Amino acid sequence: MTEGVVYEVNDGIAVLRVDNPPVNALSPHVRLALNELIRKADEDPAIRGVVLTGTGKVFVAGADIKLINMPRTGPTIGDFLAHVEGMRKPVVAAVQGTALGGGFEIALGCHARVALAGNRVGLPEATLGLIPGAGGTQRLPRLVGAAVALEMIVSGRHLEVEEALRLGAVDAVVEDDLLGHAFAWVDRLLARSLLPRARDRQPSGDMTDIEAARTAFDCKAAELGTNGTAATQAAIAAVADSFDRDFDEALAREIEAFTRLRTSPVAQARIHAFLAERAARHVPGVKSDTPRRPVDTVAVIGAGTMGAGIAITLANAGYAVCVVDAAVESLDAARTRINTTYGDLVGRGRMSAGAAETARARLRWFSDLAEGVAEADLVIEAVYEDMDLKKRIFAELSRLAPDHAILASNTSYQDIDALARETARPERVVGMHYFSPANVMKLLEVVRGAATSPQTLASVLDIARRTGKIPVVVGVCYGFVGNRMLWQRTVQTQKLLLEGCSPREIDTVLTNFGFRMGPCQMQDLAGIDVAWRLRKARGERMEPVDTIADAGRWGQKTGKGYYLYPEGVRTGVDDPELLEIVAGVAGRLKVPRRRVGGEEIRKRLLFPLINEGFRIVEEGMVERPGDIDVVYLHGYGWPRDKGGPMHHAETYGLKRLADDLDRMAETLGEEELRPTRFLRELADTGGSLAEIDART
Ligand code: 3H9
Repeated sequence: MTEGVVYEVNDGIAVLRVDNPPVNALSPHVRLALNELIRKADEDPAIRGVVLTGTGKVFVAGADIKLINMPRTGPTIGDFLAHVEGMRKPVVAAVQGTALGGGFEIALGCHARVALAGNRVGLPEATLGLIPGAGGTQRLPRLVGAAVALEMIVSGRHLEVEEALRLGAVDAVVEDDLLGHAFAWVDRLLARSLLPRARDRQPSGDMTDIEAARTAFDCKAAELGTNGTAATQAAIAAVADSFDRDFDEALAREIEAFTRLRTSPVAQARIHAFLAERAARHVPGVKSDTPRRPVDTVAVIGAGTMGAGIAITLANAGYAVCVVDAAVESLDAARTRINTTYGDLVGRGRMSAGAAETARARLRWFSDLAEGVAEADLVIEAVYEDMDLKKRIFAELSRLAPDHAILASNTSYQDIDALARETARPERVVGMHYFSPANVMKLLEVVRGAATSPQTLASVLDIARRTGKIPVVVGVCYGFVGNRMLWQRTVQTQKLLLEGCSPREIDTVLTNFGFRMGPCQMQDLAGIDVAWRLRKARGERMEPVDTIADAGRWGQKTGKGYYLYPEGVRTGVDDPELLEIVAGVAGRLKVPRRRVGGEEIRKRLLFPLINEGFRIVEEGMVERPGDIDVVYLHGYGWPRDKGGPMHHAETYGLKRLADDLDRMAETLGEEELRPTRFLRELADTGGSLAEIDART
């Protein structure tokens, strides 16, 4: 009956300890138990007060996000807090770990809050496209003032309890003996004639705070990285209610707004993203007790842009890094680039001068491969995309690196198994595909080869996390997950240009969708010449991009590409000359020109890419569809409010998507655009990706 909450009595004080691993979320059975046990304590004359606490590192992480879409059953946290506020016995929250969302709201509804030093509290609902739904928007302004409460709710940030104490959100922070202190608070409160309740206080501040917040948040919402529209507006309206509505009426309006937002596409997308990120951490064959190889020293082979970025990432996380490049001038250039990066970080206040110096001191430079890898526990090869060169390096590494060392390649495309075959240790060969700039981008595709051992994988995943990356394990296929799917978008971008779209029209469709930049802007940033050179070496051509590159328009680095970049302008200016170049190519290739509408552009840029995602799932290149979403959210700028490409497919409707792809294939005469067998099957049988995600 009371599963999920332990009830103990200590010297006349009832301790309710939430125990619902892994994070003490407020699942229905926990809500039920809390409601029952608070009544039990209240009704027992031998009990003079209650202390509410949690188990482990988390106090309570809030609503059960995994069940958030299920119909609400049983008593709520609102019911629990209403009971607490009606009690004559003090109820003290003993916050022993992280208290978030509904967890922090429970604490706010208690008569006092005592927290153990070093923990965090917050209302992160906005990061899920929600507002607090258990009284947070009404009690917090009464404790910390409207302006501070709004800032906390809209940013969703986690505060250290020491800051929460300064702001008035908790009453005491203690270094040890939390329960002892909480018991003392119970007795202190018993001595008072009236128990303090947040609901009885007036929120400090006034409507000008709300108006100021409205103006500021309208402008800053996007920058804060939260759902800047619906949730922000609902938060502002709810906090405004704390001034001009009756407390209980405001609570009812809060839960109404929470319920409305919960079913919104933005909240659904953000909740999906949250869960997909957690699910991607579950890798078949890798468990918490899988033995790891201790890694202290990492050798990075190749001192180009990628190598330098990887070296910075590793040095920042405390690894000893040996940067190896046969060309001394490349080493010098990398050293300069790295020094500039650290200088920028210190200049912008992102890193202290001392920390930058310590990190820089972890880097050593070698032009001799044998010397550079002699002490390595992990070697990351980051030379340019030439398979013969990579094979030669792997064969040498097999001889030169210590026997225990893991050999990783940062290749974006190549066959990890073929590289493993060059070595005498295929089980210790793996792909580590970083994204540029490697010291900034969070995504790391970890490529599991046919022979890669669980131990190798586990070690690399640990390193990824220690360096602040979000690793996603993928299988061996050309371009792995992200680039393989992106290729479809690149192909359609080129076709759309030839058919008559301008780069601006194409890019705007995607920026309106929520990407920070479109495909043409992205290519201008990355350099149009990179793929052009690769194609040239293979005797291939792609139009119109190769004619654009032939004209020396390589993107931002040459001041013009798809756009013009006059001195000091980084956003790109439309260029009629580019349109003429493209029209010339279209004429030469006899591509009929027409006006293509925004909807068609959007579908052609996104749907073939998503279709490829279905092929990747079908081939087992990822463990679950959600992994693809994590790749796109963290490596390709897919807007979080849209949840990732596979989530977008599900929201759009798999049947509609498959039918659209069929129509596209027919009208464009491109059979390869047909929906994959897997997509068609799911579409026709009413299957769902969420179900597959939930099974894995
Ligand atoms: C809310 O509260 C609404 C209220 O206002 C109104 C209603 C009362 N539910 O992150 P981790 C799982 S909205 C269910 O790796 P960490 C997670 O999926 C909620 N499950 O741990 C994973 O599962 P699995 C507002 C949850 O130590 C496992 O726990 N609250 C929840 O790195 C470990 O997760 C939030 O937004 C949950 N609420 O970090 C807080 N949270 O093992 C969200 C986690 O099966 N949570 N899981 O993959 C967090 O920020 C972090 O999990 C936390 C721990 C900091 C608590």
